[in-house]
Amino acid sequence: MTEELRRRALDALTAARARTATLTSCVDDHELTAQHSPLMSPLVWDLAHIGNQEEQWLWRTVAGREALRPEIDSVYDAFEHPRALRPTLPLLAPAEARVYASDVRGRVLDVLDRTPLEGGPLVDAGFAFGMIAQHEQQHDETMLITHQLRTGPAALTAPEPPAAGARGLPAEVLVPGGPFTMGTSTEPWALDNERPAHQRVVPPFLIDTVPVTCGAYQAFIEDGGYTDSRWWAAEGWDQIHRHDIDAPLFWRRDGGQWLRRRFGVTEPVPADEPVLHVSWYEADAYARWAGRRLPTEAEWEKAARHDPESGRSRRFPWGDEDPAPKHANLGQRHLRPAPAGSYPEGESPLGVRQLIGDVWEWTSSDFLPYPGFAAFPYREYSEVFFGSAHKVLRGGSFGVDAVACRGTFRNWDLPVRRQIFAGFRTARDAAPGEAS
Ligand code: AVJ
Ligand code: FE
Repeated sequence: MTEELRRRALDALTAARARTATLTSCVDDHELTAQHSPLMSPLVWDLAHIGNQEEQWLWRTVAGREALRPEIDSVYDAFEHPRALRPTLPLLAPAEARVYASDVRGRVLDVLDRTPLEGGPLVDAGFAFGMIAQHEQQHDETMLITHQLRTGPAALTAPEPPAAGARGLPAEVLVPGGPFTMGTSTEPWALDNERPAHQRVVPPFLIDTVPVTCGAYQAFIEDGGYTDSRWWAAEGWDQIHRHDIDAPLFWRRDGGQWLRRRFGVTEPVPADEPVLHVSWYEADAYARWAGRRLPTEAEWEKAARHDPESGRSRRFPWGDEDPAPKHANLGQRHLRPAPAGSYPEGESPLGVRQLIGDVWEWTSSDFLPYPGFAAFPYREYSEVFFGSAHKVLRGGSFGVDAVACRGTFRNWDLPVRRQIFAGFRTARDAAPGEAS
């Protein structure tokens, strides 16, 4: 049991570091230290921040050892310096950052070998090691966003995702009303905001079988969606006017067709692919135009986890098995979402597809604590973000690894954000008589 947990932790840390290495070795030192967008850190900041978090939690806190480089802590403290100003900090140079991160990792692997994975919440089931592997993978998704924002020829390549297609699928499915279990108290590496498991009563609703596609989103554009204030929340209407927004980020009109830039390549917008790079406001406006609404976070999770036969909540839409490549488009194996309708083996019991992977899905919900929430192990992971400023995203994207993606996993961001790998699906209340 303990050996199995140790193996899992080792594999998760090793996979994260391989991903970090790919993202930071495919561009030169100048590009590692450059700021590709004021929304993002220089890639070399993420690299050393990954090492610094690992040092703080696994070397100092779990192993109880002395700080290796206490003078750099403040440089890599995300709360001390906004991303736009990070290029002005005395950052470790790329070669130094690599040496630092790998020195920490070498020590941490010894710590992992020697630490009993029981006896306290930080080490039980290898939690702190899993938390740090998730942290690195979250920054790997952040670095992938930086790659998408950078200009110049492609630095990353990946094979195309498999395509099953949405033909023959119903547009929406009914999720029956009633209680279900939301969140978790048993998932060993679940983060504080996913806890504890609790009952939620969700009235019957219908939800899209697949995420909203680029083709469907184009219909909203062509119908004048961006010029009709009826569809827009006031702050969203302000945003699109202040910034001249009339399409998803990275799209541009070229004569009669839409093109988009994706990791250094310009290509026609694929009609059947889930739409990406829309703000919460754009998703909300589209849904209103379509006569629908965004799902709440509880609705999303019920659609993803509720098994109407047993009444219990699954770990994932397909069951309790960890994600495999047949289930979901995760882990940067592909550098785009798969066409809507793909991954039939990842379908939920109610027939909803692509809930996990492909695109993060905006929900209508603010990021709030569950009843019984307790910050762990630090307030700055979740607690300081609770409130009405951030909206919840669910399900993970092609850019995030399975270790940081679960049926219960909660992500959040400001409703104006468009650079993240976010799309959405829509929902509606069941009409009287529709709820079986
Ligand atoms: C959960 C993705 C919003 O990137 O800001 C990384 C994850 N927290 N380092 C973020 C995180 C601390 C976080 N998100
Ligand atoms: Fe971080």
